[in-house]
Amino acid sequence: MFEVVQCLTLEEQIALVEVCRTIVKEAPLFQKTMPTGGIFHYLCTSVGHYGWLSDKKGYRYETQHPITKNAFPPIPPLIQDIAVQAVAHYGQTIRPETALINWYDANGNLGLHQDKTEVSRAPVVSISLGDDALFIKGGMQRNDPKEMITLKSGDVLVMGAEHRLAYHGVKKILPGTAPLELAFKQAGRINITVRQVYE
Ligand SMILES: O=C(O)CCC(=O)C(=O)O
Ligand SMILES: [Fe+2]
Repeated sequence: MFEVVQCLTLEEQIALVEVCRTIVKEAPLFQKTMPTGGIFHYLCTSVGHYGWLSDKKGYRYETQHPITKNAFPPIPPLIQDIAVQAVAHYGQTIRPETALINWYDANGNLGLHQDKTEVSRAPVVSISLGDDALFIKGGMQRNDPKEMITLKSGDVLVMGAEHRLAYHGVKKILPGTAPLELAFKQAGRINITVRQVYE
């Protein structure tokens, strides 16, 4: 279970971009550092009961935005509905507790990793908007063979069951490929991952 299960309509994509613009006004994008001190090459914020944070203290979920110190805004119903439906495609369920919103500019990327800060093993649902990304689809071990797939605007990918802990990453963003109707002011890509954190 590591496939694109749906491509959202242009209208849905436009609505999601609008939702993201509203979210970042309340919960601004910020730059995270790795426990080792390096920086992540994308910006991030979260919605829901928890937000994913990383700094010298390690990877974890917290209930306050690190800059505003406020609770994260609620997960918009549109995002929740897309996640619940995507998982239902496999006869599975998810209780969305957080959605991580990543912004990659034209030079953004994300190294090979597993999503394992969550206690729950419910599937993770990823929604892509804007420029295409070359996405690295790996296996259960870091050195397993990798496949490159292009994630396009509107693609909804589910990572679950035997692939819930599969290695993955974002090799590069392909600037200039976003649908013009999304009216991005600069090249880049939004990725939203909807997650259940606890059992
Ligand atoms: O941007 C993507 O497609 C993947 C994001 C991701 O893997 C993460 O935030 O953990
Ligand atoms: Fe990930």
